[in-house]
Amino acid sequence: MRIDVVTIFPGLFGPFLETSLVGKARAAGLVEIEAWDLRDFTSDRHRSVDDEPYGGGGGMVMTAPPWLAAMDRIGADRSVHRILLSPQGDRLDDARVRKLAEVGDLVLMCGRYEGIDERVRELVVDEELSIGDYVLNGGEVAAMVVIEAVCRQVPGVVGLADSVENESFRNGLLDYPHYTRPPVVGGLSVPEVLRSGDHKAISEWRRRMALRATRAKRPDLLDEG
Ligand code: 6GU
Repeated sequence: MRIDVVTIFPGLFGPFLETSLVGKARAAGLVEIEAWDLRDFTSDRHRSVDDEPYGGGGGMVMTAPPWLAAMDRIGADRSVHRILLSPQGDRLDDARVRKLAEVGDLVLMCGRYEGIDERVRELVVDEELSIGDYVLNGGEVAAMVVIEAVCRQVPGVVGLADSVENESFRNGLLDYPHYTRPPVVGGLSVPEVLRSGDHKAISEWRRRMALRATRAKRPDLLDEG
């Protein structure tokens, strides 16, 4: 799979794309990710990407031409799914992440909070996504969220398919508690069942704890199921 990111801050993506699971996935050739500088698609001397809003009011609006030029170039020779990251988008969740992993090559368009010329949406955006009900300065951090979540769904990226299948949300439940050595920490012991070697009992315990955690912290997940 290939993901192209268009942003006025491509430098933000450097270490992120080199590190940990995303870095390994790229090194292994499982995903190809490139960050493009929107200013490279401007045609004026100042490489400007925003202008005053028609109708007045505060703030600046990202102009359409650099975006249209970028979209002309990126994915010109193939089919891509173009996503605008903005607080006005549909809320990202696990179901949406899984769909994105199937839809093919992605182009992530990082808007700035003040806004983007509406005609960009109309002409080139396939889908608009938000990562939650709060305001970020721009879509860059949200794009990283999308990249990391989608990469985990690409076959081979997470070492054991099992750990993707078993983790929170996949089965509609939060994760069960995990323990490792030492056996006693601050007076707290590892639950006996986990040291029993009884795999059936362990798996029942985990299921029970997952249900308990979900009921306590995210009852909405049980309602929807
Ligand atoms: Cl995708 N962009 C911005 N600017 N703010 C957000 C967001 C995105 N998602 C939540 N808040």
